[in-house]
Amino acid sequence: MTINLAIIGAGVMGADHARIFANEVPGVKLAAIVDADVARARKVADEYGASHVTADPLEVINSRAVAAVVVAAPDKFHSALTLACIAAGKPVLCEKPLSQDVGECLSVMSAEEKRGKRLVQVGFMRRFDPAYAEMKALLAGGAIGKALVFHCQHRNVSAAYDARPETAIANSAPHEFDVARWLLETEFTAVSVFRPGGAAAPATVPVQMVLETAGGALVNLEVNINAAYGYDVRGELVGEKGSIELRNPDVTSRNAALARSTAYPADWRPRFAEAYRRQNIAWVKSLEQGKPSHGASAWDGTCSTLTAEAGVKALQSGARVEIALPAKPGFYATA
Ligand code: ISE
Repeated sequence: MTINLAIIGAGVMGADHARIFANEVPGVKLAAIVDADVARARKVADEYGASHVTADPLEVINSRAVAAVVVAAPDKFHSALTLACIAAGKPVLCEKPLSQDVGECLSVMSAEEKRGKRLVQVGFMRRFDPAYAEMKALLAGGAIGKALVFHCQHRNVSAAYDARPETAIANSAPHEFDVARWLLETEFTAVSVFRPGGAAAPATVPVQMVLETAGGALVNLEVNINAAYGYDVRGELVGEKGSIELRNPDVTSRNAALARSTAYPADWRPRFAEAYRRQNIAWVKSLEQGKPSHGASAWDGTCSTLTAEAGVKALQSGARVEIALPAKPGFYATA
């Protein structure tokens, strides 16, 4: 069985998904690439063997020649495109965040529930990263006892969209929120946000967040989308008996000019290449089997957007903001 796939968005992530599905995922065929810039869609389609290009996402979402959809358009289009996929009864892998607006996330959840079938997976690919997966397995196996503090650092060379701290919280930090919820198997209850230099600091300085959880562990998160030196994601989980640190997937180190060094990638694609590959394979397998994969659901997407909204409020008010989640619908019980 071959699943015909459409990719909406031919920018950085749309093109990377096209490459992954064309080269690394069995059981799929790229049927269409969609982009407002049709020439850009054509370039990706030609490179990865998709037959059709268009600027109209609804044309492919509603096409009988398309069985499943990847949404890799800008954040502001995610929820509307996901809703259109649900209306058409098509499974959708939507890039994170599901939306930057909690109300939109809630309408995706209710549309999916009304449709009566789990169709949405949110592209929180870190759940498939070998390092985070091992961290979770070690924690579950009791290697460090009870988790106490999860230190996370998220550093980009420069802002991919805009440099504002609000964007760091709404666009970049959701990866950290999702992976921390998944790892610690708990929910956030409150968030405080700090910036070096306080409210008067320039837009480009890092955001430091402290998140409290229902389980008691703290998440201590630096998001620095203007770090200049490289794409660098770090994590250390401190428990009662020890700690577990993430390692970057370096395969070589260089010895030259009196120094030993490893390189940083310019963006997230090399660091998370294996995570994206595993995520996309798992998604296609789940489509073949007709059941949700162990990826993030619309509920998970909603929880991280709600946390981001609280984070933006904490940033702007300078106050600690409590996070109140709605009750988790039974529909997402197996997520
Ligand atoms: C980007 O959209 C991503 O998803 C990357 O993984 C993240 O590191 C980056 O900060 C985001 O802007």
